[in-house]
Amino acid sequence: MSLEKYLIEAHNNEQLQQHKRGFEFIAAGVPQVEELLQKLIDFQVAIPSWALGTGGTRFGRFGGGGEPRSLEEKIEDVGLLHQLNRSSGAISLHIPWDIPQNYNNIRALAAQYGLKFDAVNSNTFQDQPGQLLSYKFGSMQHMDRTVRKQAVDHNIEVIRHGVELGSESLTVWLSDGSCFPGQLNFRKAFQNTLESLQQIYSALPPNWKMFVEYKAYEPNFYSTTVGDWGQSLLYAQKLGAQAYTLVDLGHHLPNANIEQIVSLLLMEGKLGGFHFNDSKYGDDDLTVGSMRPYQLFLIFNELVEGMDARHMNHATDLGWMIDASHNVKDPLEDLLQSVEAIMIAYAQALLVDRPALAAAQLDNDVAAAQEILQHAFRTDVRPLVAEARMRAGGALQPLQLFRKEKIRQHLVANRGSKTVATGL
Ligand code: LRH
Ligand code: MN
Repeated sequence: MSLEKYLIEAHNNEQLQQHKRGFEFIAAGVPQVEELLQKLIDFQVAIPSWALGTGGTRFGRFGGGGEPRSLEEKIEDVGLLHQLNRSSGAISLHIPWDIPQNYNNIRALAAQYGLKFDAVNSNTFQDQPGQLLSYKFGSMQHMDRTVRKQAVDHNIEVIRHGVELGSESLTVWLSDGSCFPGQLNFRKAFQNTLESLQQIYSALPPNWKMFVEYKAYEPNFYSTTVGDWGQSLLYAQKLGAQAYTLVDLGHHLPNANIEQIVSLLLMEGKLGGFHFNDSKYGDDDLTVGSMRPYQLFLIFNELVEGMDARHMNHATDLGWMIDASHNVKDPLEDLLQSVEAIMIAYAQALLVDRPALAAAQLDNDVAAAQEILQHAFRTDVRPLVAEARMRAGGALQPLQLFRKEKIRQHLVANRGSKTVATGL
């Protein structure tokens, strides 16, 4: 389903007076406001193909209906999000949950919605029907070379799908690890995993990147073979220049200082990208900015500072992706809120008075440094994000328009109330 352009224009006209008041107020205090708006317009977040349906836990799943039944309908749903906020211009596929049946049709449909294909994700954390060898005791760490080869072959097949779609990066998340002391030889597990990743690395097209995603625990609960940023960095450094680390915000132990990790990975030139979400306890995959918006701001503060220090292009030099699961919210509403939270944190980070902060840090003026950061964090930048969205042809209030046009009801009417999307 796509949204008629006139409906977005009508919505914006209704909101325009109120929006203009808010925008002119904040724009008056923003130096180079046009540059900032252009940065927001250029910044695109990839939507995970596996998060367009209702998620669940081992305790239950409560479907909301109208979920996409095919990759084509997933692309339509991401296209709809992009029509509404003009900041969701890419989709990240997960194989085998989303194997394209006809590359030309899929590429054409995505292009129709102005969508690119971001990183493709492999899956050696589940046994697929008809799979010869089980990943119960891991995939690339596995003591059995034939299991490792099966995992390597799968990743090379995923790269092939990605090349056909115009993707330029592979995300490898390994659930490999152990649940009990003594179960695993950590050194052999690392070496087997590195050897397997090296075989995949050598199959990468020259312009591709490999993202090594780390995670502290789950589904293994004693050790994880790519368990933290240090281990991921070790793999990426040993693999080569096309290998990078991927930071999933929910994959850290409690109270980890993620913004410091981001700063150091950027410094090393080994930060590849993000899986944005939020969490209070574990890998909760909740709406971005719903639990710890200040941490999200501090992460973007380090990103802007670190990327500018390396003269990186904010919009294109890192992988900006969401990785979430929706247990109680409408998946599309949840994703609209997540993209909004990311754009707000980025806009606030762009407002930080960098010279003043550097001066305060030089003088060890701790209180002044906090004032400078929190002034940006406490600035309501929503009118800036909305103005950028409207200039890019989007809706001033995407979630409001999604509800006003009863889009979920239309999807349920078209697709049925019991449809279940592939994914988490
Ligand atoms: C693992 C993870 C990984 C995906 C999966 C869907 O927790 O974050 O990025 O493959 O979720
Ligand atoms: Mn992830």
